[in-house]
Amino acid sequence: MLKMEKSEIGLIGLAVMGQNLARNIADKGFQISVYNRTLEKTTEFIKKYGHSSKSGVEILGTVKIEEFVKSLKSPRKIIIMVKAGEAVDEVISELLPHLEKSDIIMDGGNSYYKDTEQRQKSLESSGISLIGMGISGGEEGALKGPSIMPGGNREAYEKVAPILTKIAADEDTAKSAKCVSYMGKNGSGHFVKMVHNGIEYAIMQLIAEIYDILKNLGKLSNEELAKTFENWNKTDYLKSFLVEITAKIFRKKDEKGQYLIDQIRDHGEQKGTGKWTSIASFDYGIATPTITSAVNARILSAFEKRRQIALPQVLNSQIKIPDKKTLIKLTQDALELCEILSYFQGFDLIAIANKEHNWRINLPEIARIWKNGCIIRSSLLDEFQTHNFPQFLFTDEKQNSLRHLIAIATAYAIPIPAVGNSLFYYDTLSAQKLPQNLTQAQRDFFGAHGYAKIGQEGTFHTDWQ
Ligand code: 2AM
Repeated sequence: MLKMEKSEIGLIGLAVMGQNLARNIADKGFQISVYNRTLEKTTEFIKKYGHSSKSGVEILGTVKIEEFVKSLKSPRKIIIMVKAGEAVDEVISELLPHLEKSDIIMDGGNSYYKDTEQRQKSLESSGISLIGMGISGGEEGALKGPSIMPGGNREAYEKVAPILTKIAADEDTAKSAKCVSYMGKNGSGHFVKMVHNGIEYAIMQLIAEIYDILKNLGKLSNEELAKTFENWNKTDYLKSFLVEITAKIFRKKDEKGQYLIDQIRDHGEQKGTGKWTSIASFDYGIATPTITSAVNARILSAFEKRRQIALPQVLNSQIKIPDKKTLIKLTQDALELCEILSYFQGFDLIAIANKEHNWRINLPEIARIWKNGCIIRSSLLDEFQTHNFPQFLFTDEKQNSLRHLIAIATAYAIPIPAVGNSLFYYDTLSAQKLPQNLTQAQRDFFGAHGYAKIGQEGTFHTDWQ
């Protein structure tokens, strides 16, 4: 490759995600320049992966940011893959003196959508576009094809679309469509990615609770757990990345032949996207109880010392634990329904924020681009492409399984906050009548807040004493 030829695109930030995304871009035949704050990382990266054997592209490693910017074709297209927060602002400030009107920056990290909107505003007068670009798929996705959620200026998106389309995951085996789509205006891309992660928290917690039940009540061995999840990964509605990797996790042994899963501390950690999703749900006045339960479950699991003080538990032994086969069926049905409710809560949150901000997001497009490449890819997303809520999957039999399972788990003190709250959410939304008439009366009693009356106009107040 002649080094004089300018690159189609540039990438800043050579941690693993950045490296893999740069390799993916080069593998697809695009000339790319890279830059990293610490030069050694660039040097090492170029030595190891500078040549794409798939396309023959030689990745251009640059030492200085000016050199990096100068190596790019105009309008310059720059992906930044640095830690969300201050690092993004620092990189943008470093870039700005060297950029020109019409250049395009894509922030591929998990930036908070309001930060993205702030940055877009402050760049407005310069004519430089910032695309908030959610990327999901982990390290492997970045290399082989992630799901990409870009939001911001549409014209700027159209200019980078040919590259993004090539590097995204195939939507289906026919390779006719790709897992990338323009989400909408402003911070919508990062908002959609945030909610994607919230749903990811929910599904991971649901799977964890089902594991707890099967292991501790059903007494399934790791081998049996692996087989169960493997079988589920062949079913119409549980076929998904998270179910697939769960089966593999149960099989994994260390060098001594011991199961790894049993050696891992039960202290859940988090980086914040689940928390942001829950906060957003409160801000927009939408309930996402399965997602919020998952955030709380990670928080509570960290209280390892407190959990050692065993509190007395009264167990209701009148509820019998079913045989393994029955329990597996109950958990399968329950997991299906709770996963549907998790996706629904996420879509509901996106829909309300979309309406409020006039982002013009096309919701079925989100279901489509989540079908492959990303962590929450699942056969269930086919249903969300065509249904707002796939009620037809809530058969009497599956609903009974979910109720029965919750009765069993609670009788034996297995904590199932995500499974339980999913059902409470469904039952609340299905209830003809809720007891908030009493809440309203209480509010009026102590605070004279007033209440509305059935079939009558206006607000009423009573002297309750
Ligand atoms: P580094 O290798 O110099 O640490 C993930 O942390 C990536 O973001 C790394 O490539 C890291 O560069 C980069 N990064 C973190 N903070 C940064 C900053 N303030 N400016 C530029 N790059 C930064």
